[in-house]
Amino acid sequence: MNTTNVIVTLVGLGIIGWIIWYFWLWKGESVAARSSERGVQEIDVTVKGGYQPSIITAKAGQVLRLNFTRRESTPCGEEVILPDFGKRAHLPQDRTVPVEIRPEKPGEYEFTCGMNMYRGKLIVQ
Ligand SMILES: [Cu+2]
Repeated sequence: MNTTNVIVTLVGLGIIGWIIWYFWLWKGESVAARSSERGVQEIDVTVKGGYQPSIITAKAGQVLRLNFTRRESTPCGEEVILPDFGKRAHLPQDRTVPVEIRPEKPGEYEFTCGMNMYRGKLIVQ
């Protein structure tokens, strides 16, 4: 193996390592919902190329209000679906749409856009 081969191999291994880390190992940052009024927890979620934050932690047995604001014109995030809670909301651009759920059981719940491309996770503790 000459130097070029070694470099190409190392770069290749580096890319593979990064892919494994990024797609399988990295869990991202989670943001906790804040308590607002009595017994209501609340979180603002921006929809732009995905959900920000995409991982939300909340407490079980309390109403959780997710304030979705879609900040992009692409129609991908136009609809948000919380299948475990039977909720679906239309998100007009630049308008905040509150979606209220009441997670009773601790666990992990996904929410997605209408095409299942944007994904977010709700961790109920
Ligand atoms: Cu979509």
